[in-house]
Amino acid sequence: DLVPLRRALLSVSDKTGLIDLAKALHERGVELVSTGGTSKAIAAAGIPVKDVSDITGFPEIMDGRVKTLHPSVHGGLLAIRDDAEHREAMEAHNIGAIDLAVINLYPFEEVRAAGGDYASVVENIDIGGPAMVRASAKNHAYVAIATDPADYTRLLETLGENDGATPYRFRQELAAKAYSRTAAYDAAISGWFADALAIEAPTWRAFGGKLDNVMRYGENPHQQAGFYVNGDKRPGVATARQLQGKQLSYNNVNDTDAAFELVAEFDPKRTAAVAIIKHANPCGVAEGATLKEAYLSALACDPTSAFGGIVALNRLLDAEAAEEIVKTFTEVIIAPEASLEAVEIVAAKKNLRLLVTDGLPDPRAAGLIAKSVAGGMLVQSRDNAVVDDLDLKVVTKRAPTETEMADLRFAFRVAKHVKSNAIVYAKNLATVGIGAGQMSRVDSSRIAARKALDATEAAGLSESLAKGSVVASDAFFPFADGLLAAVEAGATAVIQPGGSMRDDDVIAAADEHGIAMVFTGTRHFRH
Ligand code: 93A
Repeated sequence: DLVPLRRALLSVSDKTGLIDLAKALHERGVELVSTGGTSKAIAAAGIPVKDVSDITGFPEIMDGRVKTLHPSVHGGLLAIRDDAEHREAMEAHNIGAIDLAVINLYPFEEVRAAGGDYASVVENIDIGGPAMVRASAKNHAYVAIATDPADYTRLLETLGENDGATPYRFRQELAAKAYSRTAAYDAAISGWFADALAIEAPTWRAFGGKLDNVMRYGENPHQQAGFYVNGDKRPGVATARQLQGKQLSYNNVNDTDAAFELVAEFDPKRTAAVAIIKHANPCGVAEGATLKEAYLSALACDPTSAFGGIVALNRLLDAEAAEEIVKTFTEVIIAPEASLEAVEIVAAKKNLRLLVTDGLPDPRAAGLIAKSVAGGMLVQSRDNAVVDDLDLKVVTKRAPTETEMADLRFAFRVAKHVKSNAIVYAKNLATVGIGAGQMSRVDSSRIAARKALDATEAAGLSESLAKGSVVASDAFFPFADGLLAAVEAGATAVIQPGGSMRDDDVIAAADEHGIAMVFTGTRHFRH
């Protein structure tokens, strides 16, 4: 897979490092071919170089708009060296192989950023450069393509290590970088057009993906919105089939995604589970022997918030569950499947959307999560940690009972899907109080305890639902106060990542109150 480097084509707007590179290549006996300005600069440094026009037998024309767009150049870059017909064509047309292309493009981005006028921005759209970059990168089986002066050192080192040849893996990496450069370059051009013409869609497209549908509006009515899909065919909100109801809104898609990702944490072979979501946070989650039972337990957690919520189920939506769900105003139901009877029951509610996905997302699957920020995008791998895989450590004198342990796992599974700071009270495999998205953990604790009291009242019970409950925290308790708030509410066991400087204080407070506490070692921040 080593290709000896005999001939290089250099055509660069940014001439950084050019002379040193040209000199080193020349000293290795590499023949240099170059375009107007680049060739002049190399020749001025006393390094022998051929003009592209010597190869093409054609002058650079139209102010340089056409200089390398010629079969002698592109044939030299694209020829398959060991294909008999390609070799014949090279001989017949006197085309010499080019083993290395060193190209960087007209400074479109810089001219645009400097506020260049329309004509000069357009003139700085490079055509011949990207054509050569793409041709070289396509033919990486034989050609090395350097698009960034920062790569010249590595190029020369690689040649040094390989007796003047380039290895396949190196050429592959350069090709990948080359295509990401031409993609970014074209995205910049399409973004400039969109701005110039005051149209928006192409800019959005630059985030990647294909426009699936345009929504009536975004998070608020004065915002525009579109749903872009990336072609991933796995079960989820993007691939779901909508069986009925009006078009999903921006917030619906966002909340439905949160709901379905959460409910997918519950293996349908082990248990039925239901999650009810409002504003991307769960307001009730429960396991049950049946979906109906799970739905009723989830609903009991916070029936007020469940109004206008999204309901996600981990099993086929059956008639019994559907009958219960339609009693409360619900925006969206999402499930792996739905029975015919259930579909008929839901049909009575014209606006209610019913989505089926033919399966559940895999909580352990790898993936990427992106979030846009001013001027860029943050990308991270998906949080695919699952409590069942974690090494849970009991840190208190008292170990959790079996029932507590089941509730602790349940609560931590849910906490992963609650915006930070997240505190989840759970009892009998159902949430009884959820505190989400507060700036301090103790506030989330207080809110969760308060919600448990509300749920108690709503259920007409005299004893707080939080009595004998367990508590999960998405990150460690920095102080004992959050834990003490839970104790006061009536919790008997706690699950949290641990790792605070004051873990000892928190453990001591738990021991003092006979609380059983488990450390997971894994944090589930979600912002
Ligand atoms: O005007 S082009 O689109 N047409 C071409 O045929 C062409 N060939 C190379 N731009 C072209 N280039 C670009 O010229 C290269 O991408 C490079 O940025 C620049 C180098 O020109 P010079 O060597 O004259 O400074």
